[in-house]
Amino acid sequence: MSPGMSSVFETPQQEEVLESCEYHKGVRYLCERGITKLPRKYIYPALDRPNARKTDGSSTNLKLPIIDFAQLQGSNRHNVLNSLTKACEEYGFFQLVNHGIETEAINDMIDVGRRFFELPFEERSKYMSKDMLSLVRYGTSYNQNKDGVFCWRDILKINCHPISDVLPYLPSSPSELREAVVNYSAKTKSLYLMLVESILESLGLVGKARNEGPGNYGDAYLKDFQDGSQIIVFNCYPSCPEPDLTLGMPPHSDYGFLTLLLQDEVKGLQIQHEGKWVTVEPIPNSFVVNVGDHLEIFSNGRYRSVLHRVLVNPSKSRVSVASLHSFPFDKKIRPSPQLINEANPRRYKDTDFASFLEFLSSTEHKNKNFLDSRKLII
Ligand SMILES: O=C(O)CCC(=O)C(=O)O
Repeated sequence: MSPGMSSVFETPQQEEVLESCEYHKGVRYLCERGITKLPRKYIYPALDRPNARKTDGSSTNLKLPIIDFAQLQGSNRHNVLNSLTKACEEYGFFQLVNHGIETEAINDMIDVGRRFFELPFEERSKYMSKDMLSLVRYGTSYNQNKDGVFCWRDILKINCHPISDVLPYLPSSPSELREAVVNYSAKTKSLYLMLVESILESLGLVGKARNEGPGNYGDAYLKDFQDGSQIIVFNCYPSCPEPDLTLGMPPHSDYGFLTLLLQDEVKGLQIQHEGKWVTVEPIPNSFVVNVGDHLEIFSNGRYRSVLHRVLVNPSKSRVSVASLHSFPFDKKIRPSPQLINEANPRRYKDTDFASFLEFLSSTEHKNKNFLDSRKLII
């Protein structure tokens, strides 16, 4: 232990014993026990730590492309669609402003999330499960069944489609959580569907081509999007005694079609852009939206599912809420046939949610290794 630091663990041996049985209880649990030193289980190898390379860090905070949703729905649609295309091609990310979801619904989600993680451990632990398919799951790290090193994150994951199936299992405390989740999941789903229409139009699959015979493929897809999966994940990253040695989330891409992320005012999200890790500045009341693996596959590689990770900090806890959307769980995901031609041959194999889960349970999910496993060599 470093001089001046205290620990609930009296000896290194005791720390190891406590660690091995306790780390599945989550990071909040460790913090509540008063740890002031990072347990070994959370220490990343030197090359995977936040400042491993000179090019890391956030000297250049990234201004992500900003998409004004109100303008996208208005007379400036054509120009905003061009910006959307550019954002999905070059960054795989954008910030969405003027999206029409009330500030109150957004604040409520951050607030109930924060209060859920502040509940006594006995209350939180009622929802604890290592089963990735649980409708409601309180857990920790990235994939706690497989991770060699744990990341500094606790989660509450809720499978929201259909919401009626999950209602009986939603946490009853804090008492406002149910209403906030039901309300928010409906609003984000409808925002997502409008974004999907824009994405399809930007790919040339609907819109101008509507009513013009060949080219109007959007309606066939829209039903799948309406019936599609929606998973809400509350992420909690407690303040960390040694943030330079660990990560809130390791580099990963999201498996779905689009993710709509709310972050509170504390910075932490970084995306990989032009070979560097750059921090995404929080903008109040906005969503960070990113292309997931399924959209990269669907667009036959035109839109990019980009690696991102989360840093933690020594003084502030951070909460974010991700709403992950995609096709129905049993649906095959493949490049849109309209986006394949001689000049741009098919680049990905078919996939589905079951193969992703199988992959997750058989290997440590790192970087973009699931998406890479779907790539065809051409
Ligand atoms: O908390 C964040 O900012 C990012 C969360 C994230 O990457 C995820 O939930 O996949």
